[in-house]
Amino acid sequence: MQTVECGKNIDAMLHIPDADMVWVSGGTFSMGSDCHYPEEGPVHSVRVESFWVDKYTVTNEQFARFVDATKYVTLAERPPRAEDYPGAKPDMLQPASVVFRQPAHRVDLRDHFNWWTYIPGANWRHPEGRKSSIEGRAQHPVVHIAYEDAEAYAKWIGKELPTEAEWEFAARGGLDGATYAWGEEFTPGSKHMANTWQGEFPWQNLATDGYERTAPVGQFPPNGYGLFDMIGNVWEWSVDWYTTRHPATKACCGGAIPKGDRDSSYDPQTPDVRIPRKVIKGGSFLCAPNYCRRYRPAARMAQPIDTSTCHVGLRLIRRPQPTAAQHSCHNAGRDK
Ligand SMILES: [Ca+2]
Repeated sequence: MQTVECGKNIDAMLHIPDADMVWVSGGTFSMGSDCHYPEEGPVHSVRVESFWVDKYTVTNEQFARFVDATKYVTLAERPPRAEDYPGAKPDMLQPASVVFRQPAHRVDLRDHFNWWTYIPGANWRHPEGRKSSIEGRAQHPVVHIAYEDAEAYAKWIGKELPTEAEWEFAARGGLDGATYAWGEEFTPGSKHMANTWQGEFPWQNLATDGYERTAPVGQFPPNGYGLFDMIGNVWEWSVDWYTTRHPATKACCGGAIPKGDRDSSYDPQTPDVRIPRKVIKGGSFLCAPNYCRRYRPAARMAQPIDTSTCHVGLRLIRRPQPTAAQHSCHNAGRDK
């Protein structure tokens, strides 16, 4: 009779879903930060079970395979329904997506319309609008993905979107409590560790990290778990509904259970527009020291589920189906 030793051997026995996924052994970690933006606090202890996670964000090539197989049409490629957006001007009711447009000079940072533009014809195939294309960008992260598009892709490929806790645990790469995914220094030895924004946002993009916009996946060093681009390049969807603070959570369990609730996730600053919002993680190529220092695992932002942009993509996970032996070990561990 085969005996099973609890611990890492169990992990190794699990079938590897595909070569581009990494096994992350579960554990308890300090989630959030009390040192940066208020929505990141309070720091609290969360337990996450083991799971597989994609090494890279989903690329244009991978998303194209999905679309070829299913004929899926993303939200940005469909005309918005007038009944969903009462009062919207007719020119807003055409297929479009949100694109970053770099202003030529310094602008008022309080008004994000100084750099965000709703561009008809922008979508994952045309990231900057109709005249742009993804030619030569097969290995770039797919962008202009709304939440339902992320869900549809995940369902087709047989994976899942992570909870915020799972995502943050993976992003930390074993460096519990560290400011960055790689330690305490943003650019150790002057080396860029992620695709972010250098210069004064949004008008001066020095691109000293080598990339003005998205970079192909895997161009920067991986974190401690062997995961690339957890920070920067594109924001990544999580399943959690947005909350303005972290809920207090006990250490046991819960990491795979989405937090927040739909009705509390609306933007209080736009009471007439009740679009629920999810948490996105990781920051993007637009995160800059003078505007949005969200190139950290603890950082989080609210993203309306119907809004796709040129700097939000996705990365998926797979939770293992527990075997009888795992159940036994898991329960034995809990009894300790
Ligand atoms: Ca950059």
